[in-house]
Amino acid sequence: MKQGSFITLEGIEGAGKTTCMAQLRLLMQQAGKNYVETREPGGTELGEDLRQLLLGHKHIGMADDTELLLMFASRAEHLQQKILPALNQGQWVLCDRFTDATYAYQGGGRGIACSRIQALEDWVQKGFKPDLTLLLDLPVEQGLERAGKRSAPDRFESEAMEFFRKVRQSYLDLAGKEPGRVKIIDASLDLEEVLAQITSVVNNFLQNKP
Ligand code: T5A
Repeated sequence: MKQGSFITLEGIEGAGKTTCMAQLRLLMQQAGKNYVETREPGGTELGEDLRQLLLGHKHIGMADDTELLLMFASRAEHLQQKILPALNQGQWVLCDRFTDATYAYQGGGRGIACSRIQALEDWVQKGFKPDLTLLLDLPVEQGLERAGKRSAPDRFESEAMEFFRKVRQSYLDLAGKEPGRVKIIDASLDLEEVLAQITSVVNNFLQNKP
């Protein structure tokens, strides 16, 4: 049934996902693709409410399992209400973060066993995965400095440096396991060079998957 493609952007805080989404949008327009832009946690009315609970400071001591389950609750709603219907109508879906973020943050960062995340992924996604993932990789210090200049820290951004080092390493491990899907972009470079890498990877994907 699925006709469109699902592209995700991943990376630690301040990696440039929001900035790079604009480039993805441009590339879709140039290729004449119909697309929708979305994000996680969020993307639906319920998901955006869950995002506020997850990112806000009201529930600072939230249990790790609660955090994990809320991420997948948001994702289940997102898949059913937005992502799958769009793909089945032939639209492309561009998403700022998806399940790789759960493996990186709740798995790597919080230390929840991958097997438990995998069980939820199997339940909610039934084998569904992004077709292409752009992993914006850069040193943690550089990402947090960029994020800090942009806005006040959310609940995740208040974590210690070590947390983000584990998150970054988990992302790199995921890319190592699935090199065909997850493409590493050197996000430490000037924006122009980062956008050039994205253009090259996405155009290559477009050529091989019309
Ligand atoms: N989360 C999410 C989980 O724990 N588990 C999950 O399953 C999911 C889905 C979501 C939070 O939720 C967590 C992870 C996150 O902590 P978010 O808002 O989606 O939060 O993610 P953030 O990382 O917080 O988003 P940011 O907006 O902080 O980072 P971006 O979007 O990566 O960075 P961006 O584009 O805003 O850029 C930051 C600043 O850097 C500049 C930009 O102009 C901007 O000022 N910049 C550059 N400067 C120089 N050179 C470049 N190459 C630059 N690129 C960008």
